[in-house]
Amino acid sequence: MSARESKRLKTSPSSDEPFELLYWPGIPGRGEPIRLCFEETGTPYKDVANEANDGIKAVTSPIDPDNIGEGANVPPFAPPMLRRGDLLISQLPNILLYLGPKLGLVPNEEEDPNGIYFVNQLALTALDGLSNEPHDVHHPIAVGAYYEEQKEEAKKKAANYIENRLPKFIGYFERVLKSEASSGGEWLYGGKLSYADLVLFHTVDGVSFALPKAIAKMKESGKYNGVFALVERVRCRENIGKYLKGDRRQKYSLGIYRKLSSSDLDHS
Ligand SMILES: N[C@@H](CCC(=O)N[C@@H](CS)C(=O)NCC(=O)O)C(=O)O
Repeated sequence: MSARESKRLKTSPSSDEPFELLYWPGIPGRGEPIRLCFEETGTPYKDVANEANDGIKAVTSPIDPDNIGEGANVPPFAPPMLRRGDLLISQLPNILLYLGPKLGLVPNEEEDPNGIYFVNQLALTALDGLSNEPHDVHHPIAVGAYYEEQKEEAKKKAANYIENRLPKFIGYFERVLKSEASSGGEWLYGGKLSYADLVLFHTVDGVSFALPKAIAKMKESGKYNGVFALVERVRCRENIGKYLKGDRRQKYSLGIYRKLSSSDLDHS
C-alpha cells in the first residue's frame, strides 16, 4: 500500500465516531443547516464552540494561517468544519453532501442514483441566493470592513436584492415545487424531506429575520405559497420544532442575516 493510500484510509472514520461541528459560537450562521440535519434525524453531535469553554480554539486552530493541515486532511479555509475521528472537512455544501447519505437526508442511491446531485443542486442554489447574496447586501464592498463603512453601497444592494434577486430565487423554488421532480409539491425533491428542504427552511427563515417587510409582501402576494408552506412544514417537524424552542438554537444578530436600519431599506 502506498503512503498516499494509507493516509486515505486514516481519514475514513468508522460509523460510531461522533460528529463534531466546528463553527463560530453565538450565531446560527453557516453552521445552522448542519445543526438542522443532526436535529431532524436525532443524531448526536457536539457543537464544540458553543458547548466547551475554550471551544473557540477548536475553530481557530485549523484555519490558522500557520496550520498546514492534519495528516491527510486538506487544511480548511474557514468554518463551518466537521470533524469525525481523523477526518476534518469544510465548506458547508460539502459537509451536507457528506452527511446526506449517512443521515438518510438524500434519496437512496440504489433507487435513485442521481437524486443526491439534485438535492445538492437545490441546496447550492438556496445558499447562493438566500445566504451568500443576503450576506453581500450588508457587506457589498469588503467582507472584512464594517457595515457602517459600506452603508451607501449596502442601501443600493438591498434595494436591488429585494426588487429582483429575492423574488427570482424564491420564485425558482416555487417552480421546483410544481415540477414532476418534486413529486407532489410538499418537498423539493422526490416526495421526501431532504437536506435541501432544511437549507431552504433556514435560508428563508434567515431572510425573514433580515428583511421582514419584503418577505411579508411576498407572502401577501400569494405567489409563493408553496415555498412558505414548506418552510412552516419544516418548522413543525417534531425534532426541529423542539430544537427551535430550545437552548441549542442560536439567535440571529449581526451574522449573515442582519437587520438593516429602516433608513437603509427604503424599498422593504
Ligand atoms: N463557502 C464557504 C464560506 C465559508 C465562510 O465564509 N465562512 C465564514 C463564516 S460563515 C468565515 O468565517 N469566513 C472567513 C473568511 O472568509 O475569511 C462555506 O459555505 O462554508
